[in-house]
Amino acid sequence: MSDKSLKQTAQDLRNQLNTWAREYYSLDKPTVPDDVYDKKYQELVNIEHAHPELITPDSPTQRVGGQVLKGFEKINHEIPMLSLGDVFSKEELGNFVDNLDKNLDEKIDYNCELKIDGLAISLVYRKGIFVQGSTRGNGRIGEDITQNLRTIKSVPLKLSEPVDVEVRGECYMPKKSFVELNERQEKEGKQIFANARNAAAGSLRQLDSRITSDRKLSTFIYYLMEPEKFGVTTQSQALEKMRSWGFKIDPDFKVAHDKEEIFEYIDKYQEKRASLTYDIDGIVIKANPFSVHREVGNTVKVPRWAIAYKFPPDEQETIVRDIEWTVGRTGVVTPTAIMDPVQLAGTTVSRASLHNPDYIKEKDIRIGDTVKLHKAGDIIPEISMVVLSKRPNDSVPYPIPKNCPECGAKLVHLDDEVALRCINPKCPALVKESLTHFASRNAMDIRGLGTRIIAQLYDKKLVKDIADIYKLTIDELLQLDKIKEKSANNLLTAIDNSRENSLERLLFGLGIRHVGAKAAKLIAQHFKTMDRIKEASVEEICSIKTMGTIIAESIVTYFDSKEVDELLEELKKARVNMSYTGESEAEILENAANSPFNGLRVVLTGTLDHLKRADAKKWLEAHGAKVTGSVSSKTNLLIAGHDAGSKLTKAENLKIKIINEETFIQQMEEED
Ligand code: 1X8
Repeated sequence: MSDKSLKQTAQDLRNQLNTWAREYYSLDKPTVPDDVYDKKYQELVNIEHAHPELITPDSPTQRVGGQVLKGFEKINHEIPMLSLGDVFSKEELGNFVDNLDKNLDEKIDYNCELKIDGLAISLVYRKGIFVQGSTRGNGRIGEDITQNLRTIKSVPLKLSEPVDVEVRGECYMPKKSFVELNERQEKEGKQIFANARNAAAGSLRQLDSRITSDRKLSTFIYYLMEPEKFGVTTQSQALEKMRSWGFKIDPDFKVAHDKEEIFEYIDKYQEKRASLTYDIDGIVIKANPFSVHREVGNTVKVPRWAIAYKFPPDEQETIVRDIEWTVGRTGVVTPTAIMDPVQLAGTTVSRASLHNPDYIKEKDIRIGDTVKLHKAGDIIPEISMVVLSKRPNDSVPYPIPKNCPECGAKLVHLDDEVALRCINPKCPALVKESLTHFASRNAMDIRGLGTRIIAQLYDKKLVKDIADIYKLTIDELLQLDKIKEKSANNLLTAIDNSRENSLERLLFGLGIRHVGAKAAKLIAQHFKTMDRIKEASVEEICSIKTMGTIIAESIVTYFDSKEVDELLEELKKARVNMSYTGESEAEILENAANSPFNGLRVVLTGTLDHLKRADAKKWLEAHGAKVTGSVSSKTNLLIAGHDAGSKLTKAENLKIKIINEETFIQQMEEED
């Protein structure tokens, strides 16, 4: 191919991929299956790899994160990014509207929008190409975070029209991504974020944009600069215009004709707030015509044509009675506050994770303190602050334990971790957790071998390491409380069956730091036998796609140990399989035939937070389902992510079975 036509091919691929990405991420209307996208994407990667000079800033390949910055450049916001005035009651809001109406000659509409609890951002496009993105900063001077914003899939790299435009909006972390991020951070002994907003802020201000790209951020755009240039005269038109260019717009906006309709909107979303997939902290009410914005203008700090109605926070006061410390599988010792039970957002709460010692010190939480409790991401109970005015006179700072609550060994901080760890490999808590992990569903899947049985086996000294599981006899099992002959036999059969598991289950079950189920599978697939994994170097492991040095080094370190050698010998003696046997064709077919998904016509729609669409599709197909693009009377099942649109409505009308992503994941886990 000549250079000229290669250049054109690359441009065509970029345009096609950007259009598909816009349909998927901003409009929630995917038009092609993921594998079609992936194939074209790979074509573009290949061309750009051979001809780096053909890479352009709007190429979807430029979203993956780039070089590490030393700091952020400052950006001047020529038109300041204002904050909003706020009100806390309908009465105050009514006054704001009445006042504005009084100063105008004509009756106007108000556009009601959700107030997203994220970070304000500004995006600049030249001839439709994304050239600069920044934070709000102090409103006049922000920071250049272009590289980081590029990694966010809902930020279009190229608009559908070659316009010069600046838009503003909010960058946020969906609730589920936030909960998952904190779980990961806690496991890895890293910083915990108090709420999704802080997590989004921490993710956006990363100097290494590869970290941002891992953090699953999203955006809603709500502000168009110089709307008159684009022939729109109202805020609601501006939102539609920005949507047509490819921006992600919160679909829940509504034009209200009077105060009553504004109040109805508030009530509706106060109710829906908990079920939204992202945090909102109120409602923004804006005069809809831009002529009014020009007429009334801004004060120094806030516009006169818009106001925020803030929801009352869902918060309760209670008293901390104790702090409990538990040792996890990786030795991390985690504190939990035990409090007087209170009702909070629909459930009774008496425990909240305090994550790590620094967290306790920072918030200065003490026994006997009255604290304010809320739910982070509307799910996880969390102490927001201590009510100092109610602190008892004789209170003392909480003493962080120096020794493991289970085995008494000295606790340590590894490297720069905030987490406290027990590094005694024989710590009973740690051993019991490791045994439980070994038997768990994604690992060796030994049904019936749960926390309680393991605790008994360990305490009665019947099992001290995982190899001992395979030496258990029926007589030993019958010594345990509440175990009858039938369940003892079932357990022995389950243990016996687990010997045949494919290598990845064993590899994951060993509980090597940083090696999750997915990494274990990739590694097992690549090396095929435990002996080869044992001999693998960091470089060899890193040669596997998506595998990084952290995982590779952790594996090499793990296997470089006499104890591990001995353990593997014991397992071999116990006839535990050490080879990769997964994914043989026969097995896939057998799985498929047994699956409740076998023979179903399934449609996937909406935004999935946890699964990649291509993976979901592959999984369904491997389990015998046919995945189609559109809903018809022949469809048996609709899997709906959030923000699902017309397909969901159609499926509802046709009375087709609908499940959400969580239910689907549960069913996947039950199958696998
Ligand atoms: C802040 C926010 C606005 C909107 C949504 N979320 C926010 N956090 C909106 O207009 N839909 S406007 C705004 C501001 O002007 N500071």
